[in-house]
Amino acid sequence: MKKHFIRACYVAALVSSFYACTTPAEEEGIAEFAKIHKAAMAEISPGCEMITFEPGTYKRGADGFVTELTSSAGSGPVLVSAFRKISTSSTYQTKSVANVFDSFQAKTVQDQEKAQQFHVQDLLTPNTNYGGFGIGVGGASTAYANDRNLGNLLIINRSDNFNVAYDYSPGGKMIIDFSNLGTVTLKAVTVIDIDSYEAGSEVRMYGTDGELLKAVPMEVSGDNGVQVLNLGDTKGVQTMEVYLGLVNEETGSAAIDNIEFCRELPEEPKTGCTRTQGYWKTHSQSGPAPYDATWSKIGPAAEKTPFFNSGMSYIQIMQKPVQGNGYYNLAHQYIAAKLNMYTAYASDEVMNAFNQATTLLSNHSSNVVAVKSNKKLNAEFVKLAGILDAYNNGNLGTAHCDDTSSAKAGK
Ligand SMILES: [Ca+2]
Ligand SMILES: [Ca+2]
Ligand SMILES: [Ca+2]
Repeated sequence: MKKHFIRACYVAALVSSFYACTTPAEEEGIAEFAKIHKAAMAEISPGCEMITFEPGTYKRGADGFVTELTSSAGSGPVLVSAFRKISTSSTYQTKSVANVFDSFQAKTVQDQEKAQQFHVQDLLTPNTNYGGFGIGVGGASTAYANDRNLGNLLIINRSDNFNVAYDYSPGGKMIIDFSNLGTVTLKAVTVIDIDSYEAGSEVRMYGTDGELLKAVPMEVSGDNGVQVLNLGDTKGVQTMEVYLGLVNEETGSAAIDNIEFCRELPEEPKTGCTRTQGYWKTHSQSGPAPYDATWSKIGPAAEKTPFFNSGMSYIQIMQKPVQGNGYYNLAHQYIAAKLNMYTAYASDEVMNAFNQATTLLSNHSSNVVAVKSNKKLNAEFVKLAGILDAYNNGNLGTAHCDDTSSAKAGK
């Protein structure tokens, strides 16, 4: 019942305003909505990249298993391998069986060799509660809600036939080797289906001399649950190893996705120009103007990425009229500034305003209306919006794009 209320409130918020749904009990509903969308928060930070395992971003070796990956920004090859654990021991098989698994599909996989049906519901995304085929209490609601289609995942394949993609339940390890990119800073990885008996699964990050930099334990998300595991901005990583299940145990069925990392190359000077929020609002995949692919740098869901805990996506926020609400005013300028910053230089003054805006927006996004009714708070939002607006319009040291000259330059 609660879920239906939240959906209705969300729809009401889209068609009219949040006034329609902000009694205290309902505010709790909005907060709940924000909470259950934690799993959809995977977002690429400016200057960083993501490995999504989607078609066109991986290559198979001669034996058919996956060997190479390319990031969202085209960096690569990142090498990948995955090894089954020899059950109830601490050793691993030597043949790599890294495979991609389509998490949006029907509920069972037929093993062609053994004429057996294997149930893979706990690796499917999204959960049946969110319109997919995934089954399991972990992914059904709350903190580990499996609430969107993650597409392909990386698994340790059970079968020696790569055409039959399903996971090896006694566990193993996956190795992601970034050495072709030098070293990277690791930010996050999404993990699906860490059951209670798989507590102890972890990600280990190693430096150029093979030294262990950091180990991050996975949370128990429960059956079909999805977690975005924070890898702590670990710097200097050359290799990432994902251990599924414990040694000496026959457990460890799980999958990973959306590895977020940042390259550590000396930063190239950003020479791009800025554009206004009016430009960005109209140049997403939602139209009406031609798509500007800079939107895709925000994350796999591009303009449909949830905007903090607002219950709205980036583009839905952009389409909201400001009507004196400082939250929307700032959010519009913030989104435009963020998109501009992927290619255009931002001074310390602009970065400072941007970082303050990040804090304000994240602290107040679950109750947007409250901002407008608090005069002092509203003014804080408006002040920061003014600075970012000036940046977006080319008035703070970074030039605004001149469409005529960039067209001439063939950009
Ligand atoms: Ca994926
Ligand atoms: Ca499971
Ligand atoms: Ca599992």
